[in-house]
Amino acid sequence: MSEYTGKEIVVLEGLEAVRKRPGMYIGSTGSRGLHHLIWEILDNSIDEHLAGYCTEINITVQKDGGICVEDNGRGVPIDIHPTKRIPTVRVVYTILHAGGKFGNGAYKVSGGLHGVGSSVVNALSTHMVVEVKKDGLVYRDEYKNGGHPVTPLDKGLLPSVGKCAKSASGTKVTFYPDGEIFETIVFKADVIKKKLKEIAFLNKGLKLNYKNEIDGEERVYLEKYGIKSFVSYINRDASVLHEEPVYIEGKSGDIEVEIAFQYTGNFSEQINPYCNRINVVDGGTLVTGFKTALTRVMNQYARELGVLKEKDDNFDGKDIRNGLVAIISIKHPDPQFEGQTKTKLGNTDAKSAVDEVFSTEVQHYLDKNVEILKKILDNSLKSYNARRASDKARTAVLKQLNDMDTKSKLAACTSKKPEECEVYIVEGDSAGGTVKTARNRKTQAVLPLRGKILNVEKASLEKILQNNEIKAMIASFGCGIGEEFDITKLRYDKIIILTDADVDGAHISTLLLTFFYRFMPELIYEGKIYRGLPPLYKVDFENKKLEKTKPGRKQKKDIKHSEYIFNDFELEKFRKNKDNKIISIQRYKGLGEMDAEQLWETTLNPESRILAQVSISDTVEADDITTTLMSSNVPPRRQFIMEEAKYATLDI
Ligand code: 1YM
Repeated sequence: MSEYTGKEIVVLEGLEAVRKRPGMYIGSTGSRGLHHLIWEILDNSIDEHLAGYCTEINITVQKDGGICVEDNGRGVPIDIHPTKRIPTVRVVYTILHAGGKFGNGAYKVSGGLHGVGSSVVNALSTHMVVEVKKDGLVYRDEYKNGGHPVTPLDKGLLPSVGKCAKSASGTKVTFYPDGEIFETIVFKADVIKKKLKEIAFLNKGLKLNYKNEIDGEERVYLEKYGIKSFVSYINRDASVLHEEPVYIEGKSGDIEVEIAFQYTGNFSEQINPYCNRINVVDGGTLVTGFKTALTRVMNQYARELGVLKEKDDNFDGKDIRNGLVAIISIKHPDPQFEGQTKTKLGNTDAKSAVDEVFSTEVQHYLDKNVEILKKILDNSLKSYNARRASDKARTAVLKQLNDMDTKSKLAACTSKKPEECEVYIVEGDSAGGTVKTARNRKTQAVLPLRGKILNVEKASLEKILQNNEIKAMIASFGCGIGEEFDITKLRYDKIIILTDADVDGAHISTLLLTFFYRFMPELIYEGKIYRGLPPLYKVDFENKKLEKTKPGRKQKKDIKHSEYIFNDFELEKFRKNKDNKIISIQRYKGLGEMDAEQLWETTLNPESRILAQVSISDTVEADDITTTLMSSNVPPRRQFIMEEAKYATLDI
């Protein structure tokens, strides 16, 4: 203890803050947050690769519950830190760094969080070991119980613990997540493998060795062709209009631009933008630059080749992007990430750089590959014609919506101030009825849905617009649909999906989310969509301790209490609490089993209800999941919904 007692106070303060509010640092304490720990450590190795020093990373899921990440980079510095007077590696792992920059500010390529996450991972682990290889020696620093160093220093330095080849260097981190912080500490192989695949696509040439000691699986992730292969992978099951994805690369100033794209026969577009390997799901300037350039270049070709008959007719950008799957990956020396979740790129020079590189290079390519050009133009023309037809249908439906009483199913709220209003979309008429009785009439509107809504992934826009449930939603929200969608007209601050906690409920909720994602994505981007989480159980129990807290009463017998419990994890915790003597557990199968008062208390009352905001954290995944869920392959779909329902993952 003697050597580092003084410094440990700093450690305690910073890392204690992380332990107190883990969600602020890693998003959640669920499975998603747990996996975030791996990504934080991996990010450092990837930064080291981007800096040009690391070619290989080993990722091991250990039998003992630990995760080990090892790279062959320079190794975290082990010298004495100039101001903290402890080894730099210990500074990196025990001091919470607020800002993006750390050290001497030489981290140009990384996303701006270089080394910042390491101490957060340490804070949320019961045990962590960092080993550094440098100049033929191995150094090791170890931490226990949320980041407390246990390795004694020798004159302020880490003692070496062994030898290695003179030429070897690198960092190896092993950590064990804290079960008292996380709801689960079981890592999911699928999640890890998917991430490694993405990393390999975005970092061509980087070798990732995955090893799972639990199931014995070993894999190597290495992509020679980078994002070009990424596009092929996304389209692996789609019918494609041209065999090879188009690949473009170039530089404008000090911004590097890489784009790969391929057209499919699907009626949707998917653009996945990355800046410095970070998935900027809300897009921003790099996407605007790409769209502008694509529209301009294609319209030029269309005019030159006489594809559009009327002289000053133009393809709409949407026509040209119909069926498009694209990855944009840029490297920016000083990225500005904007928006609440920092997932939108703000740099204006990124727009012009992408526009410039893409328009120059894609013309070189298409001039040489006229077959592909023709296919793209032909595809654009088809969607141009289809759009004209469905524009008519949409205008007719929207007009009809204004005239007719499609709103009649809606039990409106009396307030007309959108900022205080919310609408509950409720599964089934009977639950809808109870919600209507239970709600606060001033601010809470209710829209009951009869049965399942249409699967929009498989239907044309015309068909979608004929569906009564969808019409009722469009009419109630008040902000139109598709291109005419205008979020400023939204009548509610929150749209809350409320379904039973069973497979059907999960399915309905997925159908609704798919509809919003495809036709009103701004609702999700702006954080307007929520899922209500009704309790799963009501537990009646006795608890002696609770009695003692009530003064002035000597109770011989225990008094019955009840508590609502929202998931299995909480129930398990409740069961483990020795002070609780459980009398009975009621499992709610559906919303209909609660009376109005219970429903108000557990699900509607803003003071006590639990809402989960729906967000999109990964566009590839969102598209993949919507496609998987909406495919006709029933057994896997059922399994997926059940699993997701169990983990209550709300990102789509
Ligand atoms: C398994 C995790 O953290 N690798 C890693 C981290 C660093 C370096 C190399 C590194 C960076 C620099 C110089 C630099 C970090 N260094 C720091 C800091 N793998 C893993 N590999 N020398 C080594 O950026 O200048 C933070 S992370 F700040 F100490 F330099």
